[in-house]
Amino acid sequence: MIDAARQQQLLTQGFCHFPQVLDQQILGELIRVTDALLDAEPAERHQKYRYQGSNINVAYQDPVFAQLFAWPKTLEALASLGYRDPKWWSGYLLSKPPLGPPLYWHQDWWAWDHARSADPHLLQAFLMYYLTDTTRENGCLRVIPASHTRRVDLHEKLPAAHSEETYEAPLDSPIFSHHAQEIDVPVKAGDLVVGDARLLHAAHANQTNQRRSLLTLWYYPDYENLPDSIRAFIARKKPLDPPDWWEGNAGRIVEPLVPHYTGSTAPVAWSRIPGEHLKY
Ligand SMILES: O=C(O)CCC(=O)C(=O)O
Repeated sequence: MIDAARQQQLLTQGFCHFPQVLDQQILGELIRVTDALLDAEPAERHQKYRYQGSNINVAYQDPVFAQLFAWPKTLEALASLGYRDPKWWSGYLLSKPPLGPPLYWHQDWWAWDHARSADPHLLQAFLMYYLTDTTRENGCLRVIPASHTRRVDLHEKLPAAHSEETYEAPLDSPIFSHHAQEIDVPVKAGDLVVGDARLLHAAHANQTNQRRSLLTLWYYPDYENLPDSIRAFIARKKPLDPPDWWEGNAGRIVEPLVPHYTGSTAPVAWSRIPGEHLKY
């Protein structure tokens, strides 16, 4: 059944929130596996990705990730928003160490030259699972509602997301500023935040002595209705192509999520800066 209230919030505000999507068992397993990955990160990567806390691509390190990518309650949540056949793009383990700095404002859509970037419908979604409860004190998410389809002044001040310029920005840069329209999105561990890739978002600093981790997974919720040139770009990257050594039924679990494209249209160009299609 369609969840009209959340669907409306996602389309107009750019995000919505589902409480308690992960159970204690998978949450515990994810905390164990992600803590080990974070502990193994070299110091220079911690330094480079200090504003994100970490930037670890998750895929085949552990079969629990396959379980998460195709987690039944998540697929139900997406279906309740009207998306019954989502396809996969990528996943990241992002963290904030104790006393970690804030994350800069950014949006993550990458085909801004395509006219469909002005679409009121969701093109690409982030699915965020925080592995601890979040508050303003330990670095919860901040968003600027409706900025996925409407330009705000801050757009003019932002470099491309996750570029060297964002990694090197000083803390007094506008990319860390307070914005009059921002709101906090605090959650409980195991909740799911679904957002539009075009939404401006950031995170507060972690002022506590505890690590604050999060898995951000990227999907194309309505892949079959994306333009050919966008599908061509996505499928060419071969997301979720399990390596031969990946054992068990993990490959079978994720198979329905793999995006395919068999047409001959050229892939759209990668462009991370919102251009003429995003209007005030
Ligand atoms: O750390 C967060 O809460 C958000 C992370 C994020 O959006 C990113 O690193 O791209």
